Amino acid sequence: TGGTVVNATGTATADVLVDGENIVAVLAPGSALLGVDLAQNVDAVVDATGKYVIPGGIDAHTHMELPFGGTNASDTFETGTRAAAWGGTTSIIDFAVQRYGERVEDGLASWHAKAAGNCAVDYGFHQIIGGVDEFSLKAMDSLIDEGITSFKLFMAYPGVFYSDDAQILKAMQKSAETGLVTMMHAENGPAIDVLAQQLYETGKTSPYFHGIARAWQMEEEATHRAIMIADLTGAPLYVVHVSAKQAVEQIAAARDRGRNVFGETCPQYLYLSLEEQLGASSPEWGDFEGAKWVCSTPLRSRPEGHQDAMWQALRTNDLQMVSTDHCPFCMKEQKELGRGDFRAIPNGIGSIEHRMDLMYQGVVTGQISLPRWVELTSTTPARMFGLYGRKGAVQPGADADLVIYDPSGHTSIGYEKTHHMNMDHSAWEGYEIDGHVDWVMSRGSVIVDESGYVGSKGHGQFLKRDLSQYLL
Ligand code: DUC
Ligand code: ZN
Ligand code: ZN
Repeated sequence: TGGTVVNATGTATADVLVDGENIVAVLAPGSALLGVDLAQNVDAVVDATGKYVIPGGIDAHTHMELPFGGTNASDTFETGTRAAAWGGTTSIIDFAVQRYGERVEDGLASWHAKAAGNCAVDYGFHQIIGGVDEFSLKAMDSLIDEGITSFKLFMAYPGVFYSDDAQILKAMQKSAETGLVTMMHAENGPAIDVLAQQLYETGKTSPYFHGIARAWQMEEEATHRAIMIADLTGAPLYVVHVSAKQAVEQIAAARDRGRNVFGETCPQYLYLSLEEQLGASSPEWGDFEGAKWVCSTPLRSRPEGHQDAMWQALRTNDLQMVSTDHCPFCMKEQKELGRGDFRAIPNGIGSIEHRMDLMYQGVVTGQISLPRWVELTSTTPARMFGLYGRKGAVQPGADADLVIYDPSGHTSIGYEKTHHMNMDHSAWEGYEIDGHVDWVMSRGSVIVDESGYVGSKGHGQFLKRDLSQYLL
């Protein structure tokens, strides 16, 4: 009661009535319903006066337990979704993996086995197609019935997930035919691998050179190529983890030509930089601490203006969403695999717990508006990936996934203070947020209150997703 309900469309002071797992009404404050005084006739009243009531966050890009870089991403579905809950995220869409040579059905089944019964919040899957061939193309026909309405291809990581242009063309034809959204990791992997090898051979082995090898030209080029093949085939295209301003320009140009092309960025590309993180600690090229921030696409150079360009693109809708690409690794025994050779550092940052806060700080600093915060972190993810109606808005009929966010609260992010991800460090140490996640409800169950996390493993259910609402 009494909170400011924030939806993508605007804000209003309102009471939100929840029955069972659903929102059943959004009402003028203190109003009676069918002559019944609500405050006297409900099981519980939660006072949200002076606070924001928002739809639970949807993180549409996570990698729990991903086998990658010679190890596994360190959050399980249990630990990762619990951290999500702490941070006001009530749905995730993780990437089920089909490895080259594996059946898509088997890859998907193994992902269901990891997640089922373990999640604190609801979860859906995208399907990574690690080997486009006649078998996987055939299997893609059944994905929609499984509630999986998007797949991801990689133009990077030759020998791991990589698809060449012929494979991309075939998969995009399938995308156009079925309505599955093509999600693209757009970096020119074969060229990057040569650059990385050359750097390594000349003794440039520190984490900093991860970012040098993965040059923005390699992101711009791959983004352009993906857009052109999507243009030719008519596939809806969603470019993941955009970090280079030149890649945004490609997406914006395609959208200006009327193409059905979308892009997400991540908090790390808005806040962190190549210089400050990967090269911070040494006057020369950075020490191994920089490994904490090795991810792909990489952190970009601040003097080149990439971070500012990402914020601007979020305002102009050239980018539509913010996901985390949550892919955590510990320093000990994981990132350390790449000591002396940046190519062997497992790629990834853990941010699932902090996305809602970090993006709210963009409201505080005037980068985005309050409704845009909700749109970028919940409403558009729901619409893009076939969850809208159930998720993504505070409206009657929706799942009661609600967050009470306190704009007078404060969150000091740090490993000792506010860390629930299964990692031995925070990539966000020292970030101060002028707001706080006070209370979180998932499908009618309170999972975070003033005492902390009160949810349970297994509460989260698999989300069978509908087709994207952004299909033409
Ligand atoms: N990038 C990462 O940083 N980690 C997982 C996969 C990816 O594309
Ligand atoms: Zn990727
Ligand atoms: Zn990813």
